[in-house]
Amino acid sequence: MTVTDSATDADAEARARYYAAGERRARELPNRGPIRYTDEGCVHPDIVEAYWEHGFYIFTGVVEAKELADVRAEVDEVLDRAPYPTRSSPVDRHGRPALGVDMARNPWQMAAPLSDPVGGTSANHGRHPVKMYEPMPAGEAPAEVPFLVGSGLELMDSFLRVYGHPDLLRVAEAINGEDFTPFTDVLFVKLPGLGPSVAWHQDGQLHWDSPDWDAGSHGFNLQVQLYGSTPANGVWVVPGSHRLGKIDIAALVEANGGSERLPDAVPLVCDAGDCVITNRQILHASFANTSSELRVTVNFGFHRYSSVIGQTGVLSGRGNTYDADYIARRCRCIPVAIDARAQRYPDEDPYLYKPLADALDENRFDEETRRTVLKDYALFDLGI
Ligand SMILES: O=C(O)CCC(=O)C(=O)O
Repeated sequence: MTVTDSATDADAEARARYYAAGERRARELPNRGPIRYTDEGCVHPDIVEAYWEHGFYIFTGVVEAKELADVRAEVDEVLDRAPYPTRSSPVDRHGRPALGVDMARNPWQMAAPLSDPVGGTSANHGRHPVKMYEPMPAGEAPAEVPFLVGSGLELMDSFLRVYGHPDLLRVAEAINGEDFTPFTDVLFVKLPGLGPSVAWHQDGQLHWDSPDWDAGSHGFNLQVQLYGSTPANGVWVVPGSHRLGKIDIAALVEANGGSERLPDAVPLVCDAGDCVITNRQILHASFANTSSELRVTVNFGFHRYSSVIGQTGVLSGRGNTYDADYIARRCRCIPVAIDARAQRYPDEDPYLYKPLADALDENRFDEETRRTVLKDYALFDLGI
């Protein structure tokens, strides 16, 4: 891989060496390939086993070219309507109303180019203790760039259809059981030469000290890559770290001479249309995107029902009590997404979400469920 460095900092060579070595380590791992099933239609146990061993699995060729083109086109339209020049602006760069400024929750997260907006802050329950290195953008750069867009199921029908993908939902069932629930979802955007970093963290926050804590207590994220993902613009993980409990990240970086280039980490290297499942307990980060390649990730997560019922949210959906009605309301997004997908791809074998198998009619994708299920659905996230 060639790292084309748009930044002017002297660190570029060391960074390129680290990226190349990480990619070599990543490609040696046995957790990559198409989604495979047993004769009974279950996700192949070898896949499930490799996921639990390494904490992630890269599924190749999940989303086909035509669908990818649909999602990319809709994402382009959305990004064209980002607030400009900063998140608090009511207009986009063309002077039109920015998308989503009237929503109950502003979907845009924006930050200075190549910055680390969360490392060393109390954001996200303080889970990112160490600030990442912030390269200088080359040339003139905007004040802020979008790096996260929330409420994807409400804003983008193509995102909703990916969410209803039968293979991905079968994986969710295989990992979290048939009563799996949503977590949250978001579009991650790493603009070439501008995209901010995400400092090292473990996603999960609630169950570290639970008596029944295990490697699956905080669920997993699915990351569908619209353009692929490289060491320079993609997520890095420390394989197996999801099994270790809560990690002292600051101590780990200090023991690495203060460098955030952790020696055991590997990048999630993907082609367009690949999808990674990543355990939310795995130690992970992404570096500022100094490369010339764009990454856009359709990112959504799922939990075990037993991990969320009765809990009070600490991340997205913070402060809310996750009782059965609250969870059921958020879970309706799953059959609505399945139906949205079935309407576009009628020849595909759809996934049946068992907890709402008796409620298919009231969870069709139509104007009614746009209003009653999808509008402001993100207020009912299950953020643990
Ligand atoms: O996509 C990225 O750059 C970071 C993803 C991440 O940290 C997360 O999903 O928790």
